[in-house]
Amino acid sequence: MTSPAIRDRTVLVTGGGGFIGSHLVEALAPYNDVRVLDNFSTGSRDNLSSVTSPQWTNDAPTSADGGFDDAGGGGDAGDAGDAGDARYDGSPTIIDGDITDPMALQRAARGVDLIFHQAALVSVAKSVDAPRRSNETNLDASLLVLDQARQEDARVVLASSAAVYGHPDELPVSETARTEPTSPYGIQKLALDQYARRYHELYDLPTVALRYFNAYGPRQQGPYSGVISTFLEQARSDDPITIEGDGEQTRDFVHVSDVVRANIRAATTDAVGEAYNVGTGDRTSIRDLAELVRDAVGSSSPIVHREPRPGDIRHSRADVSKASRELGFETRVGLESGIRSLVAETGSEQGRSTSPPQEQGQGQGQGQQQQQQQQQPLTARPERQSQD
Ligand code: UD2
Repeated sequence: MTSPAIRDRTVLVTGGGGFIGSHLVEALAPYNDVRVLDNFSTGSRDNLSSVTSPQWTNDAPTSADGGFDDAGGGGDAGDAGDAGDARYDGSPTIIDGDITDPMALQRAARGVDLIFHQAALVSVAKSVDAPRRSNETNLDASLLVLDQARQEDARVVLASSAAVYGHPDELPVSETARTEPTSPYGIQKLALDQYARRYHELYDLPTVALRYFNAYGPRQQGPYSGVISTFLEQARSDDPITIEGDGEQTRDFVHVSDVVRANIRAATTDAVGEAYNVGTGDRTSIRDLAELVRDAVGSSSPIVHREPRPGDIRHSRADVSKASRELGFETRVGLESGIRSLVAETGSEQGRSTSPPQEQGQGQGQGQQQQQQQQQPLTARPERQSQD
């Protein structure tokens, strides 16, 4: 077991009741004084009801990583601490409030060392319907968070998105690629991402923006929750699995435990004032995904096609070299293993489990993709390299 990378800190997770935020809380709460600010509009208190398997997320930084606490107390690769060190009861302090409310934020952030800003209205469709409303939550509130962090002299790790790129000119898409968001949501995330970097430059605030690709895992639910959770639900009920368009579009699916690990790296790196892609460097077509999910469930669902989604991005795949180089971040969970564990974990009750997905010993970025496919053949058809 490795030592926790972040320990004995006062940490605020905005949106801590949500899909990614609650996994982050789970990783941090045994070792830190964790606060959650959430209005529970899409997240839930159930997501925070028990700490399950923190050991696979808040682990020590690699040698490429500067370490968050150089004044002692924080975990370093050589620290003796392990999960047996947990000195906190694993329960975060919950502040039930809206991220757009400056008073609630002020209360939640008082005295914190570190803020993980995960709160957002994640529905791209809703941002199209109500751009100003989503702007308030996704951008105005992010500025409140950045200003509050300045007051507290706290580091901030912010959830950005692959949506900042819009339709990429080439794949894999690197952080220096053209940013041309196609939705208000993407515009808001791009502005957040740029504010984060400028706050570092202008005010010397340690910030890191993480551009998530297609995250998936337990507790991802609801109408805008993502294709994997939708397919899983359809396969479980033996309903038709609905592919939008021809299914040849591709995505870079990254397991939530890897997203959490990227956040931990971002919180401990010296390379602040930057944005990093958080993906695997691999891509999977939606058609292959449908088969993968159906096989994992053992379902007899037919796979059907319906109209393509207007404005859908055709292909998306992260260039992960910057995160690997600067953060020492490599993903550990392959898609097949991630889906199988998701099927097992959510079989009875959404997201409650003590069995994390099987991790690969190696990262599974572009360089390792071929090797990984030889070691762990996918049930679904191999990817078509010509699609890039
Ligand atoms: C993801 C993010 C979004 C934004 C965007 C950036 C999620 C849930 N959304 O949107 O927040 O960051 O990336 O580019 O991660 N599909 C089907 N059938 C279904 C549902 C979806 O075929 O029932 C297709 C859909 O048309 C698309 C793909 O699956 O081609 C992925 O859809 P998604 O909604 O999971 O995520 P995406 O990439 O649109």
